[in-house]
Amino acid sequence: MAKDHGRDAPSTGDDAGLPTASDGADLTRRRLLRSAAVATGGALLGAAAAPTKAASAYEPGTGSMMFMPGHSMIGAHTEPPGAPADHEVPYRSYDLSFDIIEHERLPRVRLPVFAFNKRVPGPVFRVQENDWIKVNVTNNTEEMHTIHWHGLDVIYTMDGVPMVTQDPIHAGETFVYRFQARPAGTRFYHCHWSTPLHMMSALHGAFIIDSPNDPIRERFPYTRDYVLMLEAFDVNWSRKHINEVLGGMKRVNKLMALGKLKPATHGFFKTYAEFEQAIDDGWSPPYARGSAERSLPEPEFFAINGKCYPATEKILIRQGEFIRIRLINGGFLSHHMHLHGHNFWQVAEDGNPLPAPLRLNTVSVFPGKTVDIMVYGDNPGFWTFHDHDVRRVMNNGIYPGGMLTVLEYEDMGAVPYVPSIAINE
Ligand SMILES: [Cu+2]
Repeated sequence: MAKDHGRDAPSTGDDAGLPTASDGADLTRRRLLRSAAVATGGALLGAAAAPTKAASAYEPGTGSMMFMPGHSMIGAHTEPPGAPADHEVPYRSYDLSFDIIEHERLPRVRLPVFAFNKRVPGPVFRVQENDWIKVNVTNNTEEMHTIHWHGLDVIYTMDGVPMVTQDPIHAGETFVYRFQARPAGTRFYHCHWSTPLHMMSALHGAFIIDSPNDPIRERFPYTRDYVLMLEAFDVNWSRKHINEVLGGMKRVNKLMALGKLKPATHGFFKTYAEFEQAIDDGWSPPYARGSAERSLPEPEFFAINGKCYPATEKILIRQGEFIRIRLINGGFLSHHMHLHGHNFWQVAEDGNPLPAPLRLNTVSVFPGKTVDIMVYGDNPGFWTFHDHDVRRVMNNGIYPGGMLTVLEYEDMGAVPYVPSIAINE
């Protein structure tokens, strides 16, 4: 479980990447601004269409909305406009990669996933409010990706939405995000390309912004700080779609390298009118191809920080200690986290402090939300903390499992009863 020890923790936090030297290379600038119509048409079709179905009688004209003329797609280095240069502000620099790894959620449950820096979830960023952040993101996969900084007030060219603020990051390419870390609070980042697949497939991580004037710390002087990414995986859906995507992208990347790619064949258009024209000419959009191709994810494995119970990491506390738990839902289901034996305080939502803390024992974390809770150690024991939608405390339909962990007192003293299953031991 990603954790640190509060204010005194190294501000680099988890190993989000060691600071690196500034990049001084020859930079390829790419056009970023798109009209709303282009964005709508492209994003709608691009996510579903690009890798899988290419057959079409439609032959587009020259030009494309996706690919810059002359862009080699091999080893390109993109510095989008809008942020100060290296010599203007003191950047803290990080390296992130997109990779494919084999990830084990649970013994005997392994599958290939897209992952940041080869880990699930992605590394925890831990920075101070108003720090200037530079993230060099390199795509080591055949698939396209972007990064969206969820809940951060970044410059819009760094927002990471493909076809709206940037072209996707192609195979072998490095894209440099630059922004100021604000506002303070529990935030996260995730891939924004083919979001249902990529975000579930482990492309998400915590982005924690600390502030010396944190009202939560003033009221609840906590000494440990835990980050729990709440996750749901459909193993078969994920495997099937990653395979399809990679197969399709091999072909796309090869055609691109040869300069023979016809983007509209893959569902990308410069304008909405061009999209309509393609349909008039006989091109069939993916959503109109019938139910045989319809496939929605239905997760059967539920995880905290990449692991399902009993592989989850436990949360440690001592008597008289406040701990802060940051819950982050980067998935598409709602999770209702219930702690046994304690009424905690919800102190923040979406990273922002609540005007008055709420006293709860179950807190709902809806998709895209972050919730901060404070737990006070006043009831020694072993206590489960889990999604109270009990379908999510199962592994492939077998109870117990899934989104469940244990709050354990380190200073129990005489223990009248020790659980028969201890987590991670
Ligand atoms: Cu991605």
